Amino acid sequence: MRYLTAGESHGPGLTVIIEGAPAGLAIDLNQINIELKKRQSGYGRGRRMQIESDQVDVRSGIRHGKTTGAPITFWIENKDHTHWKHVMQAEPIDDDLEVKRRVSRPRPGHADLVGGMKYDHRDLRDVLERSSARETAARVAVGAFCKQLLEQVGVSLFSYVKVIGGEKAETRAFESLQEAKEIIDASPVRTLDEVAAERMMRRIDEAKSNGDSIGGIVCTEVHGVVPGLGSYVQYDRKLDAKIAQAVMSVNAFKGVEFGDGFDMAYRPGSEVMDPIAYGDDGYTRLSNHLGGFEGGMTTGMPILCSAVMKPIPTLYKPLQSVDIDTKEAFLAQIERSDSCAVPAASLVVEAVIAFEIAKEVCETFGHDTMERIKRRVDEYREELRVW
Ligand code: EPS
Repeated sequence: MRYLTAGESHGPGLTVIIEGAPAGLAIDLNQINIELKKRQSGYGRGRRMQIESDQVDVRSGIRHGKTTGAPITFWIENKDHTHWKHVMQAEPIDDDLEVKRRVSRPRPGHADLVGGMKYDHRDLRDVLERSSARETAARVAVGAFCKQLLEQVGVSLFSYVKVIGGEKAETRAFESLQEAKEIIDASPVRTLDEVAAERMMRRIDEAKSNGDSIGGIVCTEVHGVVPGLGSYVQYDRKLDAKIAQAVMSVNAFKGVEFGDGFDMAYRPGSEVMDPIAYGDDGYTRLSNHLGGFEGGMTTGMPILCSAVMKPIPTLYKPLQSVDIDTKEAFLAQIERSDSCAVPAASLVVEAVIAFEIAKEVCETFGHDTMERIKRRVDEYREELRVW
């Protein structure tokens, strides 16, 4: 299974093509739209999100509620496009027209400058339109689709915010995954710790009033995974490596860890490895410091993947930059921006992880029909239980 996204931030919309998904998978489009709506919310989002109301329009591959095995096309409209019709039109336009909204001042931390140099775009709008995090709406649609595939084989995911602007959430126990999901959905910053949420929102307010932005750390948990997805035999078959690559591909992400991650640098091996036990459900681990992976393969313990997002680079209080026409120092272009998009980004990270796991499930158990995949997963679980 693979997917491609296309579309600019202020163009007509975003297109996604998912290819290789099994036939016969029941898809609830409303569930995909709910995820898209969640991505748009969260404390700290900017004015653009008041304009958009993201929804998928299915253009191929799903018929009467089920996948056919053909490529699936989703279309998500950019409502803001009506204000940018001429700026973004495909047809040629006069060079001297104001309407082009040409950008010559690269924003530090964005793709603007290097993208311009690489593709010889003297108008940096040609870079920023595609490098914009608007594209993450398409990724969330793919992830929401994959989560429906994963549910069929007993795998479920959720994500939450651990840190925003230095404010750390305490880990807390929850009765069920459903309870955790409800707490997270009810939190404006998508965290499990309501006290820390207040502090996080204060940091966001401060950043906003200072014309600044703040980042944070998000965590995705994946439950119900079978052991043995991925493989140790070749570098490019290790599933934790594929997930790390996918997470790092989300705009503004600068680091990924599994389980205790970077903390392992401070502890001996005896406090980091997870002892093995055997019970009614087969082999298990007595702890999960390694976050569900050994040798690039899932262990069957929950996958715990955390990742850090840098503060959004578009600042109202801009940093120094250089105008690419005059080569003079200027203050970088002020565009509309979010002061914090960490809550939204947690859903994007969850989505890209959902895709990598769904892809691996199909690679391991077959691509053709959902029923066959389900049957094979059940057989495999039973085989491992007594192994
Ligand atoms: C973004 C800048 C803002 C964000 C945008 C990502 O958009 P605009 O330039 O229209 O103000 O709102 O995010 C989204 C549109 C979205 O859907 O998340 C950027 O430069 O990356």
